[in-house]
Amino acid sequence: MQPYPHYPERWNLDLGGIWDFSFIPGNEAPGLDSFSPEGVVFRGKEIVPGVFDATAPLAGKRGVGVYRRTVELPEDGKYLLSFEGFLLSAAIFWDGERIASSVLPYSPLEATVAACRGKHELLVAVDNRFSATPMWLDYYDFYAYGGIARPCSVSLLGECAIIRANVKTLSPDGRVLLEIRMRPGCAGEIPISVSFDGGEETIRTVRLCESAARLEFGLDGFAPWTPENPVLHTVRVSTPSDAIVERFGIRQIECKDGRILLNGKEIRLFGYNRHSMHPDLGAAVSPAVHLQDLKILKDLGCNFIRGSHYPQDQRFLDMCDEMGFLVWEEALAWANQENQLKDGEFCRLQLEQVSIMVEKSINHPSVIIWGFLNECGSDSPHSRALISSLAKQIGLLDGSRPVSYASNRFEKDVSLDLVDIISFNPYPGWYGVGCDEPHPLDAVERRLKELEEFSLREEYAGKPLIISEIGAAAIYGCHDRLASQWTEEYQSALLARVLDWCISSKRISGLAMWMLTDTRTYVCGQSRPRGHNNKGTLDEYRRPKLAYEAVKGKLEAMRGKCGFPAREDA
Ligand code: ADA
Repeated sequence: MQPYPHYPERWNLDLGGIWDFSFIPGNEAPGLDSFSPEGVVFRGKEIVPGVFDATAPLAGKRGVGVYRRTVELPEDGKYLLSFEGFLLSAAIFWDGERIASSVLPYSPLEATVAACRGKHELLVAVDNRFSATPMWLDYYDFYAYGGIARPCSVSLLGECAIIRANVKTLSPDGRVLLEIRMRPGCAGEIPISVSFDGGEETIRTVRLCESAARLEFGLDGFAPWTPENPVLHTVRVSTPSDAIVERFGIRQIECKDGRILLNGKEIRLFGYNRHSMHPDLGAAVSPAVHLQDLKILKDLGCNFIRGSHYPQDQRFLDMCDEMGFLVWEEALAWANQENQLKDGEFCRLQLEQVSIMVEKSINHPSVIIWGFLNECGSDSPHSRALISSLAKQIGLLDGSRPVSYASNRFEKDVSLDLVDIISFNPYPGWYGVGCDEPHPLDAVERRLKELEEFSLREEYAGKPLIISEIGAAAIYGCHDRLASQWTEEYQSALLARVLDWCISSKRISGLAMWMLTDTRTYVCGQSRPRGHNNKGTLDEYRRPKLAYEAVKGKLEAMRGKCGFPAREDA
């Protein structure tokens, strides 16, 4: 399954499949900075995309995984190697020579090589030790797997190759701005041919400015993209030496007077946080699992997904575009505190990460919110510099979507003014419940009311409010007539009360329940039985808990209202 954009005129080889593999245990492997593939003996096999540590024999092991395969090239030329995402860090070697590296988990990496026709050796070393990158700390509450977790390919680049053609909706009646970016070095005047939905070609001669060109088009008879009717269009941009096909939707998203507007009409967001994970596949989730999760979300009546807590698989976003989901995509981070927020390298990597994420996902109509720094120390003035530069950087690359971060500092947060949407992760009725509290579920309405009131303070009232996480854990199959904590009954009752409040709230624009499925994390005191975060409405194998029917029943009330699809898609 080839995600958009497509480059129809390039020779392209999908590098997925079975690769040679070798694992060097953590205590024997140098860091990737000084790693050399010389002398590595390959006795094993691994699948790409995949992770090597989800199942036997390397389940739970940390160290360096070395992948190797032969790539046969059809002619002498300049080739582009594209990797959609590694865990946790990676170094790429081409015919024994290091050509690229990345310490950004879940982020794509590209490298170009000048190579001759024939067979070459491609070797990728990935390090899944926590020390592999400053971007991942060992206490993130989701399991850090290792591998070439997302697809990769090699393609032949022509003389003046196209990078991307971004399509920005200027107005919902079909005015779009096409921003064409070429590889550095492309200059001068070139003829560009543009065709929408396979229709008539418009040929324009453009002068490239910093290897880029901008063209405006008015598209007649184009339907806007909405969750009810997710109409997608394609644009093919051709130059004398290359072509690209991008897919996009015509839609506008804005925040106004405390509301979120899609194509000028209020939309309310109801759905889940989702980790892209599966017990057998780890973080290298297959298209089949992505689709299964989306079908489950449709069945539940949801229109919203928060892609917690890292950049999403492009194949997943393509499906969201097609199925009409609204997505909050966010950069990797988890509860980072002052020492990281002040650390120059951490900040630099965060900025690099959001830039890559925005550029990569810019044409997905499903992506309506950019997020970053989940639950960071945003009660400290030190958070302001990084939050503000991330928001600015995103604004520079894409001023068309609101930005937010999920805060757990609530009333003490000092950075909420820097983003477009106020998002809170409260856990009333779950965390902080004492033995002396006979009715912990009563905390749900109490806390949500407090947060609503706080968010109505003058400085915040104009910004929409999203409850970006809320929930309770339930061990699959654990039942109790008295509905004690950790049972399916308790979780179900809590989510029902959350939904009752949020659906009838005049203030809350969106709700992302925590979370769609149980997710592997670490054994962490008594709060993560089974080494899982058990707050899924389904368990990790997608078996529904009691809350499933409760949520589905409550969301019935939203059907046909405020941008909610009236129909059920199977
Ligand atoms: C936080 C965090 C989630 C998860 C959750 C929980 O809100 O953002 O990733 O850890 O808490 O289950 O406690």
